[in-house]
Amino acid sequence: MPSSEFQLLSSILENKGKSVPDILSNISAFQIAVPSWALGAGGTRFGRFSIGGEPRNLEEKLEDIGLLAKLTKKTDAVSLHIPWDIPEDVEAIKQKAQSLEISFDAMNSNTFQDYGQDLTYKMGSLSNADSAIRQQAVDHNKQVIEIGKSLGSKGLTVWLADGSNFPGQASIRKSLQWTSESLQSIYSDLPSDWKLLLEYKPYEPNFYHTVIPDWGTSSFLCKQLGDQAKVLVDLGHHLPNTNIEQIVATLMHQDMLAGFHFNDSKYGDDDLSTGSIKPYQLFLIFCELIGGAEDEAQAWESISWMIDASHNTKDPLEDLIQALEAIAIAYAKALLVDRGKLTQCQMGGDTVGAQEILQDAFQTDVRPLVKEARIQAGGVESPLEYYRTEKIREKLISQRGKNSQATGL
Ligand code: RM4
Ligand code: MN
Ligand code: MN
Repeated sequence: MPSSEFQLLSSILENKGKSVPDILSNISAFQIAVPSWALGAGGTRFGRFSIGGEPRNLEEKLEDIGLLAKLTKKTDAVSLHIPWDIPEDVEAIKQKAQSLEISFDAMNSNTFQDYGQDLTYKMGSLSNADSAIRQQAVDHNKQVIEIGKSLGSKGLTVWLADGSNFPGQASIRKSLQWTSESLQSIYSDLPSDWKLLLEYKPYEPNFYHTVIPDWGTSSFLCKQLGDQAKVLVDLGHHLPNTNIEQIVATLMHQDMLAGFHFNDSKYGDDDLSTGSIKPYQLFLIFCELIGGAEDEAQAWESISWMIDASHNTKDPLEDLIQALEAIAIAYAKALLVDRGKLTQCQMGGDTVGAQEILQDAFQTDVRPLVKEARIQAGGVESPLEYYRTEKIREKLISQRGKNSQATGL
């Protein structure tokens, strides 16, 4: 029996000409991948505080995501980071994932750390002045593609830490050219049904210049590569107050949006929980996504969704439950926008009317819709409450120990 809140909201929405069954099925269909590095305690460069019961290997990471999938019905895929999560036994990992109904989202390469490889990435990877180091980084990405192929993944996400800390340290133009050449070599190994998702980030870990600082640079590098390469928007990878919804609209206008890394931030790449700081921005982003898909600028199905957050105070499973819920809420609110009326306001220069339409959707409490969609899909009423009353973390600690530490940041 649906809740009385849901029934009330349904009749309000039906009166406004909205189809509640359509909204529910849109919410249920929307699935967001979880990265393999989000299941342990996050760290800052100052320290890391263990939460206990962290997954000790890839199998246990999959189990955690399987639990999230079962409770929330909002995730059905894992995004692996290599080398943090190299599967030792591919067949066993595939079977495990299948039994949990989890598929393999885009693979992430890692050329921002040293982990025992021959040559150091201290001075960069795909952009390094030393061609042998560039080649090593290219080969790593190609190896990640091979691992991904064996698992059934269909994408490679590249994030580069490359750049410089001081003026004069690197040639800005040459490092860009080398990056372009390295990416072309990686792209030549990309299977025809794969995507290459290229991230950008204005600063950190390099503080003077970053080789791919913004969506424009990422976009032109992708255009040099070909149709399968598109720009990945990580919400934290912008300077404060950047109009991210405009970036989304602009990329979709050119069919260049690869996907999202969801997180939230106050200042920089803070990797805080999605929707915890700027829920209105998240809503406006979804408005552009829905609008861009409806206007057939870019197909909704061509966009990938992943959470990319990691911080050091919450239980990561609780955090992921909150993030999945916040994303679904922002999406559901954006589905309520009366797009026909909004267009009329835009065409007629009615600024006040346009704002009212967005506010009407944003101020609606859509939690009963999100809950109903989850229950209909077979999830639990309140995942967070379930997680706490069932004492899941305590159980994980008794199985895996107090000091287990997941691989990741
Ligand atoms: C970066 C970027 C990448 C992620 C790493 C861990 O800032 O967001 O997507 O793989 O962090
Ligand atoms: Mn990211
Ligand atoms: Mn990031």
